[in-house]
Amino acid sequence: MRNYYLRFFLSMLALGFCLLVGINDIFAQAPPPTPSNFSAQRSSSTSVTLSWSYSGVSLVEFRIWRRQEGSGSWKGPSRPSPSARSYVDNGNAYGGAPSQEFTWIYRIAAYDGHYNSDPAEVTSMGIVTPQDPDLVFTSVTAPDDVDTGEDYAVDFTVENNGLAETGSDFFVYAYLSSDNILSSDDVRIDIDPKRVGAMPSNNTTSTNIDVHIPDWPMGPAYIILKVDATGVIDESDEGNNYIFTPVNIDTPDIELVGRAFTLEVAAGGTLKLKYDIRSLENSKSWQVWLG
Ligand SMILES: [Ca+2]
Ligand SMILES: [Ca+2]
Ligand SMILES: [Ca+2]
Repeated sequence: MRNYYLRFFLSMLALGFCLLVGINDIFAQAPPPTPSNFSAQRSSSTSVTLSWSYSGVSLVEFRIWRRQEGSGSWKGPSRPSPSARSYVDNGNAYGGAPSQEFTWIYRIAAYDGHYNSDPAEVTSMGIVTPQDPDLVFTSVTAPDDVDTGEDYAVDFTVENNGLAETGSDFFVYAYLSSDNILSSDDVRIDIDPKRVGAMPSNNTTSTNIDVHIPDWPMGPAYIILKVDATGVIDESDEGNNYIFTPVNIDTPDIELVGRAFTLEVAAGGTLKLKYDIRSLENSKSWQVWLG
């Protein structure tokens, strides 16, 4: 009889042990808890900083995957340490930086050496480029040599390479400058501001602007054109609205074609002489009084 009780006791002990081991196995097979408060913050144009909270079981590492919205495959994972609560994605773990033009989706799991936790996901939205027009010159052509006092047509082509139409007409001004940079000491030389019609995105307009060359030191100078000179178009880039072309400033070659003649001179009066002067380059002529 004693033997029976002993065997019953041992059987119960074995059963309890088996149950205990079994329950332990069940707990060991449970994945770790999911990280919480998973968030993404763009930290530069080429990086995203991820952060999360975690407490509970001890881990081997976190695992973070990434994919671009609209393309299917997850890349990674990166493997932050168990003590990490943030991670900067600069592209090293994923074969390329998370550029700001695209939306990126991140997935994090805690890994305990056996199992990944259920994942948590977060989305880093792309930064949309403003939909503005952008006027730029693509060419300018002026005569190599220009004479003071003369009028010329300066040909130019302007393009709207922005993402939106200009929405209204705009104006081009022309300046004469001693250097190739528009500055306050430069002189407006357009006879009339050139009005250019509203332009759709990715369109160009080729036309010309009439300019008058004022008195100016002989030698090299620059004609500078400015587009949207009155500032009526909001553009994605306002700093590229100029173009220049070098010109050589000359004075008209002239010849004397008239004879000096004497006016009536009273005693003690003044002698005045009149010359006829003609430009050799065109039919213009002038009369000049001397005296
Ligand atoms: Ca522009
Ligand atoms: Ca200048
Ligand atoms: Ca503008």
